Amino acid sequence: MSLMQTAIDTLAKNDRGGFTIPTEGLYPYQWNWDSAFIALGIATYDMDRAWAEITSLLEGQWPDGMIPSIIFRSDDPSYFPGPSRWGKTPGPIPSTGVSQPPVLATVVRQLTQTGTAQNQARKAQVFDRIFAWHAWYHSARTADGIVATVHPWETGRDNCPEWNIGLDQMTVAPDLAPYKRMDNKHVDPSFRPSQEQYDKYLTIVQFGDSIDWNQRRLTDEGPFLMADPNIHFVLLRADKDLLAMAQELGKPASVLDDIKGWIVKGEAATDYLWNDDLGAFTARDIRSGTFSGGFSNCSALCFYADTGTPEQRRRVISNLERIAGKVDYMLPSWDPDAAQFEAQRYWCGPVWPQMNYMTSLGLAEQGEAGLAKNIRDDLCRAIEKSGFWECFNPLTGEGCVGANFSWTAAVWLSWQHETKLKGVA
Ligand code: 9WN
Repeated sequence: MSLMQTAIDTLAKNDRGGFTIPTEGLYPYQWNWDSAFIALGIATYDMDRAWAEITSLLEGQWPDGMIPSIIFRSDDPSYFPGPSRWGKTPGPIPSTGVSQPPVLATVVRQLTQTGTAQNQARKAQVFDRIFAWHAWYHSARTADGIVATVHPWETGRDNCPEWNIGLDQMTVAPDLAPYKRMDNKHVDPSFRPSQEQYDKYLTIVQFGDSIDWNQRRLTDEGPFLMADPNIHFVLLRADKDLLAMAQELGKPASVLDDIKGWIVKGEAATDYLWNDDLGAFTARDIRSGTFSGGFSNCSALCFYADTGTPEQRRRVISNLERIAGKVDYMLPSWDPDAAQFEAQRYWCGPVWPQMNYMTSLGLAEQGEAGLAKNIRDDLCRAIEKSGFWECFNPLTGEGCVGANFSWTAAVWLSWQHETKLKGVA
């Protein structure tokens, strides 16, 4: 069977009727940014079903505009922390109390790019909801003028060593309710975050629940407050895509002005994340100003967001070239020269499909075709060698953590489709 057919079958197997889970067992619910990438993949063969992926995600939006990281349409005992641990969240469907990187506007723009009446109607159908989500990031989740994050899970890069600065300043809640992890029952525990990290993740959840998930208070008073280049670059690009859609839809000047203001704020924050010692964009603890100490797989998303000075971009490229000399498969999630690099442990080393997708797209758009192709080809080689895994060992291309993974299948399909459109295949 062709890999293309296996990818389609993988997405069909993970389809739960209008929404798609990342993989059976390990992740039995709808995840926020997973669904956005999944929609891109499904759109290559079934646009109506792809659109349903997007509208089903929006069904979980909270009254304050936030779209949560996970929507719990059921209570599946095979996943922890499920709905009961997150407590009484205010959304229309039980959910987590944190968000995820807002790739949705960019995906919607891509899926509706031709100016047909149906595409205009689809954009109009979701615009206000996505606008409200971005507005939430720019208000409730902003601290000191910078878009912040209150939980490593919100960044989508759970245990990347970048978060250690914030986590090290935290103590585990002395009254942390006992719990039993489930993630390490489905996959090799040595691939997953440590127990201490999990205790701290749960401490933040307990704090959020204790303040009834008041998001302003969670940002201001929560135990963890960092700025994340992933959320920052993804949001900045998404704001630019939202602006383009607002113009196409003829939205009022006040809406355009709000979005333009967010973009100005975002461009300024790019400098806030610039770690001059490393020549890289890295995470930063907002309360202490401390930078993390390594190049991650979101450091080069400045190209995707079309931001950063020529000098910053030049130094980012030289870091990419240095790292390419250390691994067989680009782009590792953590710098192989930095402390705490581990080729197989979750966000401490493995290659992540959705990150290669965004990085390669940004590099290609900004005239770095060679590097863009390497980052794309390396992921394709890993998939051809090992299959549709959640992530891959950057030294060997072996698959890690979850198998039959939806976003890996989706990224593959999206790239194969582009290749076919260009007539290269
Ligand atoms: C917590 C579903 C999600 C991804 C994240 C990835 C992982 C969850 C977990 O899986 O996070 O949200 O339990 O480890 O880090 O990016 O969206 O695929």
